Amino acid sequence: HPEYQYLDLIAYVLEKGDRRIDRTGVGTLSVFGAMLRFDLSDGTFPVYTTKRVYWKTAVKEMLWFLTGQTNIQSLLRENVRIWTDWPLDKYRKTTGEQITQEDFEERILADDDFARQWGDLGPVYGKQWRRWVDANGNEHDQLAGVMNTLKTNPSSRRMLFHAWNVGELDQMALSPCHMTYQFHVSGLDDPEVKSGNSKPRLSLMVGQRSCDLGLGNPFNIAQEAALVHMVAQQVDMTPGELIWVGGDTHLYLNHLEMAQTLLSREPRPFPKLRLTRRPDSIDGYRIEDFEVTGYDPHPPIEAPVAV
Ligand code: DHF
Ligand code: TMP
Repeated sequence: HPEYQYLDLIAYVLEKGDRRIDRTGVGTLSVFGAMLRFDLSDGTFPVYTTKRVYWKTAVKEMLWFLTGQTNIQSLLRENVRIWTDWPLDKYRKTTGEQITQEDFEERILADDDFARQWGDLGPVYGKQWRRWVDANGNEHDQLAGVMNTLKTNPSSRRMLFHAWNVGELDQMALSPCHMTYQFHVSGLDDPEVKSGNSKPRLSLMVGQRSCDLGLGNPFNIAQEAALVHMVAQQVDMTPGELIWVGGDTHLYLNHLEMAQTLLSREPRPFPKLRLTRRPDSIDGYRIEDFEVTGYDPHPPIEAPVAV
């Protein structure tokens, strides 16, 4: 089962990981350099099964990246609360007010001025993907560029977008974790593909500099797979592989019990994803378009996120 790649990586980090103090102060066990590969053919959707993964939340986060937005207000409107901790932390430290998460989210939703001032994460993923500003002040829609090259020159080795905008790192609430998204098309010269009997295969390799194996990785894998399914549908290809490459790949010390529980469980078959509608462009997807069948995970495991 492909999920053993994830479980084996967790076991490896537990056994060989370097114990270290990290930025958050929680501490981690960490290895440097890891790879996971998932076959996405026939609608396979690699949502881990050894705990329940809230794949809708993960896909909604991806859809939010695609819109180019960077304010948590639009996430909260979709009932996605995974990014609240960072603006909340900043608000508490700046104002000294011990507001609860619920009250903070309430205000972000109700008060646009408050949301503008306190809800923005800075020029994070969506901004860089859709509106990267160069030295001359020109904006670049990197995603549109990739979509265009996939349609006009799919054998290109230059189909990627990148979030690590060095000049704007200091304005971001958190430096990009998943950074390079490189696409690749195979099968272009197959006779079956040339005659139109089968479609070329679209693969994606994501480079991630820092990975929280317990919380972040299950989300990242699911949402990146969802992106391949969407892009493939748009350019009339079939999903190939998702290849995930991690730099500092770690388990937080307060996730070790979760890690043991995951290792004690047996993976179940991955679900299937079907896109029920073909929007006019990559900008047109909504969460209702994602139909997932056959997801029968083990129970959820709650774990604290290191801020
Ligand atoms: N910081 C750290 N330390 N780890 C992260 O994974 C992380 N991820 C970020 C921002 N900063 C981060 C953005 N993505 C959760 C999942 C993804 C995510 C942030 C948080 C999370 O808390 N997941 C829980 C709850 C899910 C829910 O409430 O819907 C989970 O059990 O999966
Ligand atoms: P860092 O910026 O000090 O590396 O901390 C970022 C933490 O967030 C780190 O534990 C990796 C984790 N992370 C993910 O694993 N996936 C994500 O998508 C995001 C945004 C963060």
